[in-house]
Amino acid sequence: MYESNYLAGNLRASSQGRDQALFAKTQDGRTLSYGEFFKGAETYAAALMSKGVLPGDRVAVQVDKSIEVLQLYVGTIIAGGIFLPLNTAYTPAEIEYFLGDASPRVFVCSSKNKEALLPVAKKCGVAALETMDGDGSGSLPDLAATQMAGVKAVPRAKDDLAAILYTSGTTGRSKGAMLSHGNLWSNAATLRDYWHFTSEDRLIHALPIFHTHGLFVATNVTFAAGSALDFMAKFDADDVLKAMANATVLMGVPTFYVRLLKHEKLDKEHTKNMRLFVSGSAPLLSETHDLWKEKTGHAILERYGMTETNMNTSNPYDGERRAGTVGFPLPGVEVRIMDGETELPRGEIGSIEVRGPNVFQGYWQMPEKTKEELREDGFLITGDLGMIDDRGYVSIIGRSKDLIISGGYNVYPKEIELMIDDIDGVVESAVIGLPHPDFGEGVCAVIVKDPHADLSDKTIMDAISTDLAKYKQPKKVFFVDELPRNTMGKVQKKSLRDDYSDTFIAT
Ligand code: MCA
Ligand code: AMP
Repeated sequence: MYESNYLAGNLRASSQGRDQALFAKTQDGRTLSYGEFFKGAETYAAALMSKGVLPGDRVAVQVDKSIEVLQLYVGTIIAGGIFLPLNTAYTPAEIEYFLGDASPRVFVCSSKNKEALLPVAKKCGVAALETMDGDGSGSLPDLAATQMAGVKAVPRAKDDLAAILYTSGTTGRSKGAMLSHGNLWSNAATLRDYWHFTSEDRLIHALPIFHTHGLFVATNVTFAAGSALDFMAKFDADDVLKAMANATVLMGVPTFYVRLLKHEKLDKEHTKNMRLFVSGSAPLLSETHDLWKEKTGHAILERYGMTETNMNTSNPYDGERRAGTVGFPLPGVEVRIMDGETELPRGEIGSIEVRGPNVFQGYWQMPEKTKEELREDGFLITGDLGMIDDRGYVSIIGRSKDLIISGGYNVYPKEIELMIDDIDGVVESAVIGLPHPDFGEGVCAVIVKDPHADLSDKTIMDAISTDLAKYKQPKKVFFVDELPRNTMGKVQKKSLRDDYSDTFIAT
């Protein structure tokens, strides 16, 4: 029934004939078998089709985490649509950009946000606005409940688009990364094998499902292996620790591990059923890696990915997991270190480029941006700086892109600087990431104001907070007389980061 749809067919294959097997257990004790999951997904596909979704139509979704959202994701794929998940922290002003850019056929939001988002959806010409809430209720679930399961999947090939995920740009404008059926499936199958996932596994799923990590890495790998999920609404150290008694794998951002390490009950006894701890999305400090090993006996497996590529490299399952490195290129993925047009030898630091079946199809309606970052030979310029050591381990040393990663969420300084510079009385600003004990990096704004302007950190925050997602908002604002510049006139962010490096970390 799914065979002609490349991704849906593959996601379903591992559980075919195992419809009674557990797919997910939610925190309120609800269990869902694979058979139930896919039946539900089919009703979502039928509901979307009844709303006019045709192959290639975008289905934009900004809703709280629930199993039904995963059914909507798979339902969109079955219907031949393109799934477009959006961070729940985005404000209506941010949503307007995404809806305007992607022109989805259907937009699904939480019922609490419907009033604020209805005019936005109308303005952007969205044909249908539906609701869906964290408890599985809403107009779309209601519509799905009236549909028959068993819908035949719409034929889609390997190169057809399955998802668009927005990733912010250095110019301040977000870019929609177009991921094909083949991109998503190839990575899921590779990671299943590389990380030894089987139907015996049970993954603690505490990540959000609007980004690559929680949506594709965690979920698609689970489908690919026919494993089960311990599905949590959000990360909570207590809940995650308790779940370890019956689970086998945890995937998390470094903040998960930092917070778990603070939990007095974390020890070898609590983690003895677990076989794998994976970390990614942001650098894991060696100190965190070492402390985890000491307390639990497990070496965290760090891997490296991007929205545009899913996962590129991983520390080995068997073999040494080296702290401070992101391991080896995954099977089928090539990694090279470049200085402009020249490939550098091992041991030298340069720009990381990747190529493989995981690399995206380009940015939605931005051919010039795509050309800047995706070379003709298929290598993607990642914007990360790194090196490959003599044993082949890749390390990320820094970034050539001006990016802050806070608790695993990417924040592009330019977007915030543009907003701050727009405030009356601000001459200029620089937004930087400073070492933060919980989030890895904390967002800070350094501002030059007109000497006569009556500005305080409160007036700055009041001016930007309505339109800017909470995690992007500066946690600290500094006023200075001038920004440090080099001889070319470029703001020296490194010097600012050095000046304020102790802001969040007591010395
Ligand atoms: C919440 N806040 C944050 C963040 N999260 N501020 C900065 N950075 C954040 N990440 C704000 C809250 O609004 C709140 O503000 C205050 O900080 C404290 O919130 P708290 O309750 O402690 O936060 P939380 O709800 O527990 O969330 C922290 C979290 C969460 C669990 C680390 O941010 C998270 O789940 N991060 C994972 C992100 C992720 O999945 N990234 C993958 C991207 P106030 O107190 O003022 O209200 S995919 C990717 O990067 C690539 C492809 C890859 O390689 O994986
Ligand atoms: P995004 O595309 O928004 O998901 O973010 C991708 C970026 O996250 C990469 O380009 C890296 O800068 C960063 N990243 C992901 N995994 C790691 C990791 N293990 N260590 C360091 N940086 C990472």
